[in-house]
Amino acid sequence: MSEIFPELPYVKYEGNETKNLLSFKYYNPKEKIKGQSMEEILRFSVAYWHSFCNNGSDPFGAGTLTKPWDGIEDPLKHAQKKAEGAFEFMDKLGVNYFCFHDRDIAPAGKSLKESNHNLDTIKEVVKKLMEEKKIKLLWGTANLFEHPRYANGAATSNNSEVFAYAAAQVKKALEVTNYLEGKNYVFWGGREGYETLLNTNMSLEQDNLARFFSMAVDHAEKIGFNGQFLIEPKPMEPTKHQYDFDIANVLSFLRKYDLDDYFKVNIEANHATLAGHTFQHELRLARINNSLGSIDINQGDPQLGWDTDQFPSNIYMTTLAMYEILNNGGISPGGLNFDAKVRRSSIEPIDIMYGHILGMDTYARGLKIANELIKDRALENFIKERYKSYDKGLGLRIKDGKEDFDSLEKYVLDQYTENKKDSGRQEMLELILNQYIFETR
Ligand code: XUL
Ligand code: CO
Repeated sequence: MSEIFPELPYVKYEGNETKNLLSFKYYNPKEKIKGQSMEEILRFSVAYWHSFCNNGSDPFGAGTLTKPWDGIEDPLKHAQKKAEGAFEFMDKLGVNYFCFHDRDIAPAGKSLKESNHNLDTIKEVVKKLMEEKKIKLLWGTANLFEHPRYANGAATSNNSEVFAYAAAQVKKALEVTNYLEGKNYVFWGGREGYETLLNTNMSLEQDNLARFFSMAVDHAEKIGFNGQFLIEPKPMEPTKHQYDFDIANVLSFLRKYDLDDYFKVNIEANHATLAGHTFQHELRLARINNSLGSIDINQGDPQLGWDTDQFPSNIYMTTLAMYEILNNGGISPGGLNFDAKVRRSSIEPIDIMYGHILGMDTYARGLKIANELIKDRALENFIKERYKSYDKGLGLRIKDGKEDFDSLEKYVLDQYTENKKDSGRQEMLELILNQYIFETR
C-alpha cells in the first residue's frame, strides 16, 4: 500500500549528538531504567482527536490544517482513510498506544442506530490496523459534548431524555473499547457542569452524574470489561464550572457516592494549571490517595490562561511529573497520552510529528532526571529530616493517636521550647533540582 504521509520518516533514537530534528535525542524505547524499558514506563499514546481530526479552526477563523483524507465525501471511506493515516503516523513515530472518542474514529449518523453502525464498521478497520502495527488502545471515551443535544450537559442535563441518550452512547463506546481491548475507559465531563446557578438544580445534577457512573460500572461488569475507569478533572471550559473541578473535588465526589473503588483519575497538565494548581500538585494528591490512573500530557500558556493543549516542552514540569509517577511505582495500566495539538499556524503533518518528538524527548529526559533524584534521595533525605519530630516521643505519640488536647496543653505548659532552627530551605532545594536538570547524563 502506498504511504499516506510519504514526507514523514520513521523516527528513531539517535542520541543527543545528532542534528536530526526528526529523531529522538533522549527517548530510547529499549533503554532500561530500574529494570524497565523507557517505553514500558512512559507508555506514550497519541490522541486521535488532536492529531487526526483537528483542522485548526478556532472561534475567529476556519481550519488551516489539511489532511490527506480531506475531500473524501463518503463518511465511512473518509473514516477508513483517516484510520490508515493515523496508524501509519503512529507507527512512524514509534508509539505503542492511542486514545479516541467514539466520534473521532467513526462519524455520527442521523440516528443512534446509524452512529452505532458506523462504529461497528470502523472498529473492524481499527482492530486490523492495531494488529498490523502492534499498537494498543490506552483508553476509549465518548464525545458527550459536541452535539447540540448536549448543550445543557449529558448525564447532568436537565432533560432525562438526554441522560438516556448519553447512557446509550457510553454503552456503545464502552463496548467498542472492550472489543479493542482498551486498558482504561475515560470520563471527561464535557459539559457536565453549569453556566449559571440561577437555572441549576445542582443537587439533582450531581446525584445523576453518580447514577450515570454506577450504570457504567454495572455495564462493564455485564460485558466483561476489566479495564480501569478514569475521571478526568477540569475546572472550567466549556462550562463556566465543571463538576469534576480538580482532584480534591473528584475524590470527595467519588467517596460521597461510594464510587471510589471503581474510579481513578486521568490528570491533564493544562487542566491542573487552569484549576490554579501545578501539575505536580494534582499528581501528588492522586498518588497519596492511591488514585493516580493515567495522565494527559500537554501544557498551557501562562499568559493565555485557557486550555491551549500545547505539546509539553517544560523540563521542570516533566521532571516533577515523572518524579511523582516513579514514586507511584509507575502509571500502568494508564499511560502518557498526548492531549496536545499544534498551533493553528503550524499547518503541515510534519508539525504534528515535531510536536510529539518535542514532548517525548522532554518526558524521557524528565524520567531520567527524576530517576536520579530518587536514586540519590536528593529531596527525600531533606524531607525525612524535616519531619523527624514525628519519628519519636511526642510526635510519634500524636501519630499513634495517644495524645489529646488535655495532654498536649500539659506538654506545652511543662516542656515546650521554641524551635528557632527550622529553615524550609526552598532555595537550596531549587538549586539541587537545577543541578540534577543541568547535570543528569
Ligand atoms: C478536554 C480534554 C478531552 C479529554 C477526553 O479538555 O482534555 O480531550 O481528554 O475527552
Ligand atoms: Co484530556
